[in-house]
Amino acid sequence: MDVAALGESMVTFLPSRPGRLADVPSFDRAIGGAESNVACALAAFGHTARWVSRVGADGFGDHLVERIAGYGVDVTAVRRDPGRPTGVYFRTAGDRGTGAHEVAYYRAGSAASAMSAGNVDLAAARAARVLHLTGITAALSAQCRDLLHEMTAPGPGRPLVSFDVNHRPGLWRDGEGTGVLLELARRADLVFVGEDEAAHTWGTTGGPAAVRRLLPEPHVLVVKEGARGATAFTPEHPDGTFEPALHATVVAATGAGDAFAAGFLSATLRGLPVKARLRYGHLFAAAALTTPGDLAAPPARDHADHLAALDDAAWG
Ligand code: KDG
Repeated sequence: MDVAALGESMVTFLPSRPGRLADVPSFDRAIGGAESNVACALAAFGHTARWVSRVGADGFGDHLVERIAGYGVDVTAVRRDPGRPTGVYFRTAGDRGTGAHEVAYYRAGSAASAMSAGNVDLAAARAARVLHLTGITAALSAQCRDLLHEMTAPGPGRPLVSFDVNHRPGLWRDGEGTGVLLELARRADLVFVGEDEAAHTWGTTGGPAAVRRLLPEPHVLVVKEGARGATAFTPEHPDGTFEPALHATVVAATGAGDAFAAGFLSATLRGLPVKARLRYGHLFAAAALTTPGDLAAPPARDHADHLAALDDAAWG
C-alpha cells in the first residue's frame, strides 16, 4: 500500500447558487474530507491508497464509503458506529474576489469524532509507505487528538508520516490549536502548511524561511504561498526550492491544499526530485481550484507527466 489516510470525511452540501447561507435555496450533495480527498486523488492517479476512519451506520456513511471506494481507494478499514451519525457540512460559494465562504458543520458527536486508538484499525493505518494525517482530526475531540499523538509517536514500524496542518479556526476553542498543531507538525516527517496559515497560527513573519526556523524537525517542509507558488525545504536543499504555481481561474479553493499534498506525495512515492514534487502538487491543485467541489480528479497521468517536464519558461 502506498498511502493510508486517516481522518473524518463528510457528506458535503454545495450551494446551487452564490449568496449567503441564509439565502441559498438548495444544495447539491458531494463528499469532502481532507484526508480522503488525498487518498482519492492518489488512487485516481494510479497509486494504492487506503482510507481509515469511522462513519455512522447510516445512508450518509454508505454514500461516503461507496463514493470513496469508487475512486479505487481501499475502504476495508472503515468502521461503522451504530450509535453516532456521519458528519455533514454545508458551504456557500466563495466570494469571487477573496474566495471567502461560509461553512456550517454538523459534525460534533459524529462517528469520526469518537475515533480513538481502541476503535480504529491502527494496523491498517500503519501498513503503508506513507501515513497521511491532518490537523483537522486533532480539532475533533480529545480522543482524536490522542489518536494523532499515538500515530505520530516515534518507534519501530512507523511509516513516513505526512501532516497537513489544516488549521480550521472554527473547529478549535480560541487559540487552542496553536500548540497542538505545532507539536504534531514537529513529529511528522513531511509537513504541508500555508504561509498565511503559519502566520495566523504561530505568528511567523518573514516568509517560508521563518516557518522553517520554527519547524526545523520535519525532513521535508512545504510552505505554500497561495497563487504565487510553494517552497520545499529538504536536507538536500536546506535553503528551500521555490516553484511557481500555475495560473488558474479559481472556481472554488476548498480542497486545493489536499490536491497539492496528493500531487507532492505522488511524486515523492515515485522518487522524483523536489522540483518535480512541487510541480505535481501545483498540477493537482490547479485541477481542484477549477472544480466546485472539495474533491477533484487529478489530471491524467500522461498529461501530468508531460506538463511537469516542460521547461522553466513554460512554468514561470
Ligand atoms: O481541505 C478540504 C476539506 O477541508 C474539506 O473537504 C472538508 O475535511 C473537511 C473539513 O474538515 O473542513
